[in-house]
Amino acid sequence: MHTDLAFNFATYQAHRRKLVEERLGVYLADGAPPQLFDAMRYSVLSGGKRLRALLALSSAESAAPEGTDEAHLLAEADELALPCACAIEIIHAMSLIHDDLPCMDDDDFRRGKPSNHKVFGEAMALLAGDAMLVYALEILLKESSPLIDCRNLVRVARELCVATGAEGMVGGQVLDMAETGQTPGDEAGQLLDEIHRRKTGALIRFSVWSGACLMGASETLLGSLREFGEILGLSFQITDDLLDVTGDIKTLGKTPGKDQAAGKLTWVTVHGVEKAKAQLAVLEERGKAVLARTNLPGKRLAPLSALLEYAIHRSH
Ligand code: GRG
Repeated sequence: MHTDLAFNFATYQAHRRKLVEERLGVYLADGAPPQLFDAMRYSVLSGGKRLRALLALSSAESAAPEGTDEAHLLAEADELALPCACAIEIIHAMSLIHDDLPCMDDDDFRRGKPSNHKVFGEAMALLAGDAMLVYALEILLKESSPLIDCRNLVRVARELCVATGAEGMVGGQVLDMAETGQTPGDEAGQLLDEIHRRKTGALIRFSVWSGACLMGASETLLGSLREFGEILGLSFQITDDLLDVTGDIKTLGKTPGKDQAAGKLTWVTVHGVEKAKAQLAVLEERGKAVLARTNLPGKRLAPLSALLEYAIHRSH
């Protein structure tokens, strides 16, 4: 399947990003204590690709009913998924704050700006991250539309906890730290997959699944989206590992080459650049095949398909 020719990804991306940025601005407009909210706003409203939020929105759109007033149906789907999309971005931003701390990756730059702890100090960065973690769940539960079936909302909230905690991001970070600086053994490839599945894959998988779940999608579609999310998550991470080798600080907005220098397990250190590129080509085909098998109309799948391409072919 090729991305729908009538679909303009740049327009789609700009529009959905604006929706997300504006809504995040509303959710973080004020709050006390002000110094805590300053630190939270600094990281949440500092740009970023908003890939995960766009995945949640496009997932909801994929499950929208068909009808004559397309724009209206898609706007309704976006509205239902926006609090979740914002919650995901807030959790993602908090994970970046904690990841940059001296006790973790010790990075001074993020999204082209000094890291949160460089501006607000380590204690405040830690606390801002803590507050963001629970604020994200508060937003999901408080701001989601009453039109959403409560059972689906609870299911989404529970899966967000799973994707974030020991089974997901935090667990992945722990495995990553344990491996950093070790000489890769025979099991390196398997271990790397496990780290990626948890550390980056879990939240991306959740993003791709959550929007459709909030829309009350069938279990069959949800299963396909999980499979697609798995592929997209891995593609995203392999690309990230490649960019760490090929990117520069201006384009990436963070320090390149750090993974290699720190002796981290990455797709490039374990398999090499050429294998990583070949694997991306395989994953792109596979992801599109999974979407095609859903039998949804091409226009419903075009955003997800384009986001897979973007995750693979991006420059930062
Ligand atoms: C989640 C409670 C909790 C704690 C955090 C530090 C940590 C535990 C986990 C690390 C998770 C992490 C930072 C994974 C890296 C993911 C990654 C490749 C981030 C970059 O994502 P992009 O490129 O960033 O989407 P932008 O800036 O575009 O949003």
